[in-house]
Amino acid sequence: MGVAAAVGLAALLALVILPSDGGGSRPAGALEVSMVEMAFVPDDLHASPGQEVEVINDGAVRHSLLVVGLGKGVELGPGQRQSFTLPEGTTGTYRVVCDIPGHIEAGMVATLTISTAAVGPEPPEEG
Ligand SMILES: [Cu+2]
Repeated sequence: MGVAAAVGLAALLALVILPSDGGGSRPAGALEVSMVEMAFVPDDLHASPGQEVEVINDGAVRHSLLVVGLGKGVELGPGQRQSFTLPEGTTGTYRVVCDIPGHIEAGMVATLTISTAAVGPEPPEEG
């Protein structure tokens, strides 16, 4: 009786665990960042190297998203969206700003953490 219950439980656990996204090493998709007056949403960004970042200006005025130190970013008018790709092999924590005059002072800053752990469990080593 105890054995049957244990087997049943194990089967149930397997069903719960197996369908979880495949666990590949590729990013799940683009990281979406929204810009409004005067903030990035979210302002605590997590990405993996080589991941695409899609920026949407949901505000009423022009905004930019610049990753300080990476030389990556976009500048967008209201309602526009554009994406860029983070460099492969680069990790670390970067400051993100909108360089439209006055916007940093108004609080339009964020933090971007690029890490290989950002998309879930580390992929198994191969070779
Ligand atoms: Cu701005």
